[in-house]
Amino acid sequence: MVDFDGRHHFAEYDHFRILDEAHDYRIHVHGYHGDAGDSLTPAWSNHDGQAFSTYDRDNDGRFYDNCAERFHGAWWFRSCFESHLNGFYYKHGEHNDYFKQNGIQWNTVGHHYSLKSVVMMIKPNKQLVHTKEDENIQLSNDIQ
Ligand SMILES: [Ca+2]
Repeated sequence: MVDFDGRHHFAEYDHFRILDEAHDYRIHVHGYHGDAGDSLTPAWSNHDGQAFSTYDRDNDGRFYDNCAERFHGAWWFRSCFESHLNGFYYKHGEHNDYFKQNGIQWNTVGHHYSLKSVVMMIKPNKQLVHTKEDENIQLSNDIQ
């Protein structure tokens, strides 16, 4: 992640997995380290285990609202988020209106701050070699 002052921030997770469409692209993530702070799996609002939401597929954890519609993006919203990397791009980063907290956000970098650029990268873990049967067992464990 890069902010508008040119500072770089990173968050890395030892385990990252996204289930298929039938499981609403549910995310499984843990094992944070980095210097950006943990805005994906903090204890107070953990996105781990959350289904992916879009404006027309409200899979978030907020029954009275549609987080994707309210915050203009798609993400593994809970109620609603500590991170939102598919948010609205603000030209100058800062946006102080609490109710327009819809930027490209990583809250431990900035609560009312939209990042200049972000990149998500996934590196397969070569130590994990599963057979198809292992995958099915893992999948059934994940969705319980
Ligand atoms: Ca909802």
